[in-house]
Amino acid sequence: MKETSILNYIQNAKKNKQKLLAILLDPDKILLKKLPEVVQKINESNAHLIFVGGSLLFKNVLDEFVQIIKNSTQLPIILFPGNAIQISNKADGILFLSLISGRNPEFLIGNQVIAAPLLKQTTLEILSTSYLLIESGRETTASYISNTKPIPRHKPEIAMATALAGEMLGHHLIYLDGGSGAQYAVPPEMIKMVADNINIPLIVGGGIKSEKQLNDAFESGADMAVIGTAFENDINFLKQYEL
Ligand code: 1GP
Repeated sequence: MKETSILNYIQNAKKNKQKLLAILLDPDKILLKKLPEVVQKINESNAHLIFVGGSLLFKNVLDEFVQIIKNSTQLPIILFPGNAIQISNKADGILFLSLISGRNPEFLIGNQVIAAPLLKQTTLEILSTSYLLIESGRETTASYISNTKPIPRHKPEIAMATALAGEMLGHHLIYLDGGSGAQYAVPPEMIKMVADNINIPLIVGGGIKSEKQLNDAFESGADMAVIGTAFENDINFLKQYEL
């Protein structure tokens, strides 16, 4: 396992008040032959990191997918796995997630036990992350597949208490996620209440489709924002908004 270079990078950015942007690439949604062009667009943008993953993977191409990204960029590549089988040693790091907004033991600790011995044999940097699903309109794949109820969007205090518990458990990052393709982004009041109460870096994603929503997330206290669907739908999205 690697040292904490990605974590240091994220922590230093927070310390220096530099906001980070991660682009999520889902191997099911982007054809391998299109990938170099897609990554080129990311290189030309202000994005800082590339996340790879999805709640479900139908195609068995993860290693190849990550390798193509690696050949096309200098940006850190971080796995954002939907389950224990989404591991590739070709990436730089992995979000080692515990879905602490839910009460499904398989996503709190079960998948982690399956993945840990496999991860031990890799050089991936392990980024321990509290993962909180936030209600975002229509039910998301993440919520359905994990069989967990997201935190109601009008209950920022539950998100805050849950994030605090994650920090106290020793996780290094908190991730508030509406789920990929979320109808509504995480409410700014919820981001603010969480950000005001934790000291570790806060990642926010799900349903960010405009520059305003991105700025709202940052202004409310997100240290890193994640954009997937809006970029998948229009690979000029990042340029358009001059992020
Ligand atoms: C999902 O936070 C990510 O887990 C990104 O969401 O695809 O809605 O941008 P979108």
